[in-house]
Amino acid sequence: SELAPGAIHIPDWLAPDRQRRLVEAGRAWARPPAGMRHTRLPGGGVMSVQTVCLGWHWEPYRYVRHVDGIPVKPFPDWLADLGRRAVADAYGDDAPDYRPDVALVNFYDDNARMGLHQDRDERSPAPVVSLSLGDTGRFRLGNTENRGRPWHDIDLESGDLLVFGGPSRLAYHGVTHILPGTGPTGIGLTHGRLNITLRESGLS
Ligand code: MD3
Ligand code: FE
Repeated sequence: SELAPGAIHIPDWLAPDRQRRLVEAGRAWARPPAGMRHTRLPGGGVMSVQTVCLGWHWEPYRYVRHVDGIPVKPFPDWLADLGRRAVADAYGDDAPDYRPDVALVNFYDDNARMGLHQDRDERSPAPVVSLSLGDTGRFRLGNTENRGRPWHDIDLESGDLLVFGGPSRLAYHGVTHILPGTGPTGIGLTHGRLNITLRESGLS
C-alpha cells in the first residue's frame, strides 16, 4: 500500500527462507572486525540501536571507521539485486534504475528505539529500501518539514518491505518501540529486530 506519495509498504515481501538467510548474513556482518556497535552521536550521546555499515561508514563517504581505522565490510552484489527487485515490485512500470551501494544494518533489542530524523547523508535522490526481520517495530512516518505532526504509525513485521522514494525520501521517520516476542520462529532470530536499509550513495 502507499503510505504517502512515494512511500510503499509491502507486508510479507520476504519469504521465510529469504528472511532466514538475511538473518544469517546479518549475524556475519555483526561480527568484528568492523562489526555492530552503538553509534556515538556528535552531541555525546549513544544510540540505543546497534548498527553495522556496509560499503561506507556511518559518516558518509568514509570507507574506514574513524573510531578505529578498520575498513568497512563490502556491500554484496546479491544485496543490490534484492534491492532492485524491491524497487521494481514497489513502483512497477514507474520504477527507476536502482544501484544501491551502501547499507545500514540496525539491530534493536527490546528497549531500543530510533528518534525522528531525516536521511540526508546520501547524494543520490534514489529511494531507500528497508527490510524488517524478527520482532515487530512500530515505525513513525512524519512529514518533510519538521519533527512534529502530522505523522502516522505503522507496525513493521518480519518480512515487510518499505520503499521510500520521491517526495517521501526526505520525510522524518523513526521507530518508537519494539514489540518484544512478536517475531516468527524459524528464521534464526530469537529476540530483537533487525532492519536492513539499502541506499545509493550517489558516488561513482
Ligand atoms: C523514510 N532505520 O537506518 S527503516 C535508518 O527501522 C532508519 O531501522 C529505521 O531510519 C529502522 O536511517 C527505519 C525505514 C526508513 C528508512 C529510510 C527512510 C524509512 C525512511 C528514508 C526516508 C523516509
Ligand atoms: Fe533513517
